Amino acid sequence: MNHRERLLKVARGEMVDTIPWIPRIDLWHNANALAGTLPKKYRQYSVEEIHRAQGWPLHKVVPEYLKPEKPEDIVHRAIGLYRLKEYPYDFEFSGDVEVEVAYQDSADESMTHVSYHTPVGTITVRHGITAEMKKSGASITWVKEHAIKTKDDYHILAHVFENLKLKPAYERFQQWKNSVGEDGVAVAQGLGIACSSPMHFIQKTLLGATDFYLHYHDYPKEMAELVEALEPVYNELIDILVQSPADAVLWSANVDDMVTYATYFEKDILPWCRKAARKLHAQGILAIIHPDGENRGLMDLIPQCDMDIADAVTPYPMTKIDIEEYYDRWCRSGKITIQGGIPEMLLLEESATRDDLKNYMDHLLKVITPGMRFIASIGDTSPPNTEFERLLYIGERIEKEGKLPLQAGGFDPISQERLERAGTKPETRLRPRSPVAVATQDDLFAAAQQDVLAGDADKLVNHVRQMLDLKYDARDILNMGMLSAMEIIGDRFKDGSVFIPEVLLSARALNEALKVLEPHLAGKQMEKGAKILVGTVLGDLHDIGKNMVLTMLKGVGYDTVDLGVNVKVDQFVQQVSENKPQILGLSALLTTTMPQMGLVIRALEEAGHRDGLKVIVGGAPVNQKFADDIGADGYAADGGEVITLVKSLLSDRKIGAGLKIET
Ligand code: B12
Repeated sequence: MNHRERLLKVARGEMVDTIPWIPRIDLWHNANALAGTLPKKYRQYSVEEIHRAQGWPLHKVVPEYLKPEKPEDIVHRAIGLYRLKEYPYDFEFSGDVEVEVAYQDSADESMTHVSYHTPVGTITVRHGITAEMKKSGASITWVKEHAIKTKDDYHILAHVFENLKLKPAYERFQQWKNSVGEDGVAVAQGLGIACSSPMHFIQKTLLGATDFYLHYHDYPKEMAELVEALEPVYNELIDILVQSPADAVLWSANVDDMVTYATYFEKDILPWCRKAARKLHAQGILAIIHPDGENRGLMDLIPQCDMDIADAVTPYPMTKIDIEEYYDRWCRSGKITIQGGIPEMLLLEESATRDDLKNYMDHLLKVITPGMRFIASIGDTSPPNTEFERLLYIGERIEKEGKLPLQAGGFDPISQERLERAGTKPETRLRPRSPVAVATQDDLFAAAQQDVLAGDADKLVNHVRQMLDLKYDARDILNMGMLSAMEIIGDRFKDGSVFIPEVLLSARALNEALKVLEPHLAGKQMEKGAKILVGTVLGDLHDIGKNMVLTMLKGVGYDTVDLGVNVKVDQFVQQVSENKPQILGLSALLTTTMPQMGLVIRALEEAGHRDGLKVIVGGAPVNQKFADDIGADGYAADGGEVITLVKSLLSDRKIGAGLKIET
């Protein structure tokens, strides 16, 4: 049986001879090829050559976005359109859409500026790659300026997509499929970077990650117009994919129970996944979803998408769900095949010992019996500093012990110390929403609290005005009516009973009401809110978590400054020197960018800015142990905890703790 046949059988839930093992090494290869640090034996090898030399199947689920035949092929990346070998279709704009392109190169970044002039207006975007991204092996470019900035942009984009023509590009796809041959499954792509539905396309492609949630609430009519324009494009696309020579399609990617929280997922993602899967299945084509994040809140919903493979599944200790639970609920029950299952942190010397990896493999091989519906791979991909020998070790273990049906192996749990270092514990289900715990007898205070909790800015502003007219003390309105409710939102976010949009809306409502309240606070004895700067470190473009942290802190009254993403060490130092904050927050989502946090702390020490400044750190791979190791003053696991952390750091130092007014 060749690799392709075996993979397709496993995806269909059939019993095969052995567990397939496909490490994903694109990022590792990009970074090490650039730095000249590939293993000696493979110095001149491409990714494919290494896979073939090792006897591994080719990992062809995620396209090579940074290896277009011509630069023009990725020029429309910021509106989700690619002309790459992995996309079995092509596109054409209508005659009244004029495209203007300019390239800009500097030592720091290479950016493409594109303008789409239409009879109803112009859309501008900027996308590209930074020097740091290149070094860390990035395989996707970064959208620095998104297509949608104001609500008027929806109509312009609706015009672009209403008139867009898709046409098959089967020959280009077939040629690539031939080059993959029997060594793997050449996976075709849907729209953009696997945007599962028109709404997911707007979220992932056209809007900034945090703006999406606010627009989703504020501009339902405009969004609906664009969704309506995109629906025929999606239907046409499915028809083209169904007739294509593809064996499988990557339909949905980067779903996560925070970013694509359950109620949104169920309404705006799941129905299109099902529709695509049903049509693809009718032609014998498989459908793939890429749930590479936290999946606790999506455990039941992902299998309902009728997809065949869940790619890049990244279990505990990198996320909250153990591989045993994944296998049990998804694979053993016959619902979906997992591709992944080995968290990438186990490949890194700095995050796990070889014993940890051994223990993990013992555990994995024991709990995934009988081993059907499982393709061993890395969740998500091997980082640049992967110890290549660890990939070889995993391969050896699977070769020796992965014959199906699997016999239970020995079990030797991961050491407690390592688990603590990983910083995560398997968690129980979502908890019910905590009740409104603000004690107040006054109807108007209670109403203001409800407005904050509901994120209703208009009502809150009205209630605040009413209270001011009735001569309520502005300090009481702020403390009892508003800040107390924002803290409840923080607790609810922490316990998983509210999601990102609720927090953003509550914080926004509070800030609107503050504008009304502020003139009445002037002159009162007011303890100044501490200043807090937060930025995502160099090489890292993840900003959703950082924005949440800023929102929470601003929401409870601190004076916050957003330093943005991809912030260099010296920029942090400069900002601290200029702004003189009490707290600096550093965010990192990648194991490769975490060390930047230590460098920032060192540089602050050298520049003499460490006294009187507390540095706090956070982000999915960060934990208390890491924070202690690099000399940070605090760590918080989420935007709810960060309020408690900041309060305690500030009370230690006897300096301002938010906007609380002394009465
Ligand atoms: C969405 C996402 C993306 C989006 C980012 C969109 C955006 N604008 O941010 C896109 C698709 C662009 C992306 C790209 C990449 N990603 Co990504 N991504 C994710 C995903 C699925 C969710 C992250 C997220 O936003 N979560 C929701 C927010 C609310 O949670 P959060 O960020 O953890 O933040 C909370 C806490 O951590 C904390 N916090 C955060 N910052 C701070 C700061 C302070 C001071 C404090 C106190 C607390 C704190 O509070 C926040 C609020 O509760 C994660 C999976 C995961 N497990 O995290 C992968 C993940 C982070 N990505 C990963 C990878 C590998 C990449 C890429 C390298 C992929 C590639 N092939 O190129 C690129 C990197 C690009 C770059 N150079 O940065 C890996 C990182 C692995 C690792 N450990 O290194 C992950 C873990 C996926 C995986 N399974 O392996 N990604």
